[in-house]
Amino acid sequence: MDKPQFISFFYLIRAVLLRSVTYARSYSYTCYPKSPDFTFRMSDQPLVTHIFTADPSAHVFNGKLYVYPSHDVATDIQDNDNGDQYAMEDYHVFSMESIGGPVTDHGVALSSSDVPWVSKQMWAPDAAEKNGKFYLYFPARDKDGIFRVGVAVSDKPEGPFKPEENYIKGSYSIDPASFVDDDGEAYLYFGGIWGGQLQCWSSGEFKADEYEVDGEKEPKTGPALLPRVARLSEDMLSFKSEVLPVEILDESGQLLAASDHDRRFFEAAWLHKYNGLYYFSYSTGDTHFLCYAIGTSPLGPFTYGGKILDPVLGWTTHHSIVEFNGKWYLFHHDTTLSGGKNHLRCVKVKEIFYDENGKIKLVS
Ligand code: FUB
Repeated sequence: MDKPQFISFFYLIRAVLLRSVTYARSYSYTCYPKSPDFTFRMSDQPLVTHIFTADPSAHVFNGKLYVYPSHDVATDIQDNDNGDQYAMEDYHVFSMESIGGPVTDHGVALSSSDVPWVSKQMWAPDAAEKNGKFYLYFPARDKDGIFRVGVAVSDKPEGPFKPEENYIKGSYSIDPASFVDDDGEAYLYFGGIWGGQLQCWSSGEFKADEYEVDGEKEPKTGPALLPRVARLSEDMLSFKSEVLPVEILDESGQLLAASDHDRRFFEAAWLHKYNGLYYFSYSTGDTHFLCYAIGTSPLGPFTYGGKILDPVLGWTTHHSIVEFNGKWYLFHHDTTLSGGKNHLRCVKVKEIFYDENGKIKLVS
């Protein structure tokens, strides 16, 4: 190698090294979907494949689509109904300019080691924007092993987020989903039965001995356990109302029955608005459907409307629904990327459609 060649080689190596350092520091990069076929990519391909992701909460902020998923991790813990195998420790935020286009991973937005009240299991998060600030809502077990909901704040949708010292007072169980209405009022929906511990809160206080009664983690008869909602304060950091039950009614106006496992609420609450009506959607857990119910108020009651998605590969199913550039999308997860491991999931996106009566068509 002569001298000019050596100098060019030196600068090439230096550029490569500098780039890796910058990359490692920001841990932010863009994933280009592999398939050249847009339709296939959108319906069937995981959004990203470099990490396992689940429970996607999608929002449009500053004209871009942001996804706030759980970050699944490998573990030796065997699958159980308590959900111990979902041992997640941090959150990444993803963004994209278009559905089917490149997806940017903005790196770790919040880690359990930064949250003083958390002991373990950073489960399904959501995000909200108000007055130019961004809020990440996340469930985790506190130091007593009780699931609570925390909040963390950032100036940017992708974070990093700075957590509050303690969980939101009065919060409990899992799967927070925020909704800011057109009038600026903000709501937080939450709850999940079985491992999500909602059955322990029927009295308004945590009762550990109500986790399982006669071998059952939910009632067998009577009305089903109900998800919860609370109004968020102006600063989005606390509840300004009491925690209220979210009523889901059948076609005759009765609360869905506990025995109606194909329709009753299990976990994964989500609220969106379409044509002036409020759509509350959720997972039926052990029957593995995504369903929705429609109401005229964000506080409900909601009347059961139908299924959105049939069971996917994997035990859990969890989703969000968002409008982006005039189309409606379902973000959800399955376990195809790990070949069916329940706790190693991947996020996917599909376009959804409403019929002329505002009913969501079952995703095919
Ligand atoms: O990701 C952990 C839990 O699995 C979520 O909180 C549930 O909704 C289910 O997807």
